[in-house]
Amino acid sequence: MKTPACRICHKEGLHTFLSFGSMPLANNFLREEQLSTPEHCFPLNVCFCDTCGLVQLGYVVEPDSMFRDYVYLTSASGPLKTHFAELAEEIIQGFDIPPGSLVVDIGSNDGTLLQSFKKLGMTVLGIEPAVNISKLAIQLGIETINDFFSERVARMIGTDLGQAKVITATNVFSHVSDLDDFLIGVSSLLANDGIFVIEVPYLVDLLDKMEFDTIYHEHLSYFAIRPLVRVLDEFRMNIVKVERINVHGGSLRLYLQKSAGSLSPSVLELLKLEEALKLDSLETYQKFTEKVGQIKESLLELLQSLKARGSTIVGYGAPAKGNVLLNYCKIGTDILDYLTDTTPFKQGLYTPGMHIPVFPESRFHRAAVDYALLLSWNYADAILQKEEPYRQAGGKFIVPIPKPRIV
Ligand code: JHZ
Repeated sequence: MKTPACRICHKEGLHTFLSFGSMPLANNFLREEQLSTPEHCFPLNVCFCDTCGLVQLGYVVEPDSMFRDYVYLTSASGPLKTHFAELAEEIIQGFDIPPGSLVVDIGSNDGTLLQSFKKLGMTVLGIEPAVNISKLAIQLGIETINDFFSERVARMIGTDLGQAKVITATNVFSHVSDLDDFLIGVSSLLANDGIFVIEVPYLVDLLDKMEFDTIYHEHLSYFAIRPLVRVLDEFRMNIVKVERINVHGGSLRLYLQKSAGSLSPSVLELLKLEEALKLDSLETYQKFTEKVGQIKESLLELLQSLKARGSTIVGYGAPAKGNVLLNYCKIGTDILDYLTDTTPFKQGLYTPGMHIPVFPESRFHRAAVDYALLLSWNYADAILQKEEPYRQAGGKFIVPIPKPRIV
């Protein structure tokens, strides 16, 4: 299959280094009556551009089918609520943002981040493509435009409300196909003295911790700092500071302003790190692919041996990435009785591909389970702490990456 041109430098001839074959969309949970109809599957291949260094998907699914009706709720994960409350405070205090300033959150989901800005006295506006989730955010008191962010939407907001002092885009930049249109929009909406904050999963963490399950159709780009600098610079967005943060398995937080400037020391440090890790070499990615195959083998071996001993096993969490892991490793109801998840929208549904039922946590707490495969591994600390009574009673967690292990 011919890969598209690079999303950033437009070079043709990207190198495909990992192929998961054809997979259903990771958030496309099914109702019981849908189980007998064939699911839509799409190629899931990852490529590397040896010109600008961007790692990206080779096949792009049309965004409407992924994001108009969405099950993921930011508020379903306690640690994320704390994370976003801290982020709002850091931005307001760190950049002296006066009360009443306009804060726009792109991909605002249920408005969790904007609730914190609102509490701090800001005027807030969300932009969220999912119809069901933007409705929910509005019910929760967060003004929300139900659309994808674009230059057109940015100009409309600018005309109605003026320019924004703060724009945030957390876990949305990797999802954007037309980065040029997105950044033109940000640039037109952001006040000259405004601050633009991006949080995006970091390729270095993905490779280092073998987070292969975070590769799915929604995530079009897997960013290192080098391609980020290139694309942001084209739109005169200066990275004032970049930090590594511990969300979603390791992410970057970038603070940007509309000013020209030399590369900040924090950017230079990451560029050096990426060079040392040989992120510019196809071989680095090919080695990663080999290890992905080994994880699949050892995870299946472990689960099958536990099952052969008569153990009960369930999946803990029903994150999008969990569905990549389950589909890739072909883990179905022969191994996992069910998945437990805190998101009301997922409960009562079945996972895409493997058709495992999803239940609320009450089910997990009610009946004895020997092992819980931790699909939401990015919240391992919080979940292990929360489930201390389960562990005290002899229950064990299986953490699948970077190497399957029992804790
Ligand atoms: P979580 C999401 O991916 C979706 P997912 C999206 N595509 C994206 O870009 C990435 O985030 C970054 C549940 N849970 O956050 C809630 C429990 O059940 O890892 C969630 O369904 N019990 C926008 O879906 C899931 O786990 C708990 O105690 O991979 C976690 O999903 C906790 C803490 C969570 O993202």
